[in-house]
Amino acid sequence: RYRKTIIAGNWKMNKTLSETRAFAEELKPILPKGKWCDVVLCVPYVNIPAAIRLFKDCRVAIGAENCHYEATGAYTGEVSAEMLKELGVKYVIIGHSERRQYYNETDLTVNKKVHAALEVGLRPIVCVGESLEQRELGVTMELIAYQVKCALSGVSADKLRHVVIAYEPLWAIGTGKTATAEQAGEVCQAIRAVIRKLYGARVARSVTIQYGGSMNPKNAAELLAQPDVDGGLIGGASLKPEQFVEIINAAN
Ligand code: 3PY
Repeated sequence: RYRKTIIAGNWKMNKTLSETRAFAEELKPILPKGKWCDVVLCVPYVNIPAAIRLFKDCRVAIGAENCHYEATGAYTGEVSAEMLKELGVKYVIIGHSERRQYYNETDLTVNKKVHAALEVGLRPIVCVGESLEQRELGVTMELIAYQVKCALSGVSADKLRHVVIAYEPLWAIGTGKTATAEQAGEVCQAIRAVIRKLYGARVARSVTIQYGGSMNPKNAAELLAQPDVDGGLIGGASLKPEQFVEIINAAN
């Protein structure tokens, strides 16, 4: 294996501070000790300081679900990559389809945010994915290639080692529908081919590419068995300690 498997939870807008504490209390005793895969929890901004404290002495790294692309300035309500870094955050989700859909995230802002994250030493988890209409039109591979190229524009080969790509087909997000393992594997393989073209084979082999979109304890093992699927970005199942642990076990 040339790259690490990463199992990352995406809590979205779920869990208050007290619910975060309760989750940590339940998860820590049942968290498998094996170290092969990295484990990340991306939580709402306000829960980050508590989550960092609660998971300090275990293998769970904390991530944010978004950041701003500027370092500082007049952007009311926004949070910079450096603010996250100073708290001890290690990862940040960039360009989740919900942000592209509801908050005007574009391929250009995704690229700027990737640079902002890398600049301060955060690992971006860059989300790409096609809609059902795009899949049916037969343009999935072209669209994914375009999104990946836009996101990585200007990123050096050296910095690319810190980037994680998450393939999340929009039709599988929060719908309970999952891509088949073959569909997921095929697109993740195509993403690696795009990176190979841009950066060469050695770099492409080292990049972690996750599948996301209704990954759960039932389908995780099959998805993770695909040679180019190096982990998962997990929505609903990451809110339940025992389900999240089952997925970690499928990757360990
Ligand atoms: C999902 O599993 O629905 C996700 O969007 C994970 O990011």
